[in-house]
Amino acid sequence: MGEFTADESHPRYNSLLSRHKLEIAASKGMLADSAMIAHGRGEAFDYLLGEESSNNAIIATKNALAHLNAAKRPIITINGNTAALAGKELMQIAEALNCPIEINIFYRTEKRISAIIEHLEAIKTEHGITTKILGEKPDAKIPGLEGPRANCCHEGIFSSDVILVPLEDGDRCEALVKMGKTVIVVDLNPMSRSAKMASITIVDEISRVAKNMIDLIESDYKNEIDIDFVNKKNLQKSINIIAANYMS
Ligand code: PTJ
Repeated sequence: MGEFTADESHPRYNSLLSRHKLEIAASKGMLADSAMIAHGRGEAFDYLLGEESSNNAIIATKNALAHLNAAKRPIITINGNTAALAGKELMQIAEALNCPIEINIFYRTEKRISAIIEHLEAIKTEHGITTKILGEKPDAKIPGLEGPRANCCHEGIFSSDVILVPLEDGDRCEALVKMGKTVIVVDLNPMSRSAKMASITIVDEISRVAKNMIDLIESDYKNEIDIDFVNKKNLQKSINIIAANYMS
């Protein structure tokens, strides 16, 4: 694979860097075959959203973090794309919240699980992170789902009350909501089924969201749940941002 040579002054630097991270992850066997297609769809929406965290996304991020902080059993799940783009940052957030992370992939194969664990364990060692990684040996099932995507860990996803599931699939999101959990999704597409099903949708790019959460944790932000938060209105505001970008 080619070296990453783009200069930070390149107007599409972040986009090129993310693609490079995904190429490396693909070569390690971490990604689903359709990972690049999913990423491309995300990039298209990010372009429409202006490739920055909107105020609306920051409000949703703060609310999500307040829910995670107040949770009895919070959990952060990581799939192939997320591990490649924001694995380190999400484990740092889990460490700050004192919760485990669970590898939770849609296209489950033991080879991919091992590749993702190896990637995350290397990051843990390099950065002195102690977060527990679950997901290798699932011992529970998400009710109402068929096949390997229902697999999860009792200690993690199954028993959680607040769950951060970036880039989630609509059916699983719905099943998690039906289990009574507060489900926080990160999805650049405000019209996806997962975005509509979630309790809180952060319409933003996963690596930006993870960095914003770390900045919030390190600052003295007001850690208060927004009891007036309505996800439908939040999604509508993101759609308005896309429309306003088009008109400007
Ligand atoms: O690792 P696995 O097996 O769990 O598979 C992961 C993918 C992402 C391939 C799988 O979950 C999938 O196929 O996802 P979808 O149904 O294509 O949905 C992906 C959603 O994530 C789309 O709505 C994209 O807009 C959005 N998305 C893609 N990249 C990003 C993103 N949202 C935030 N940040 C991104 N970087």
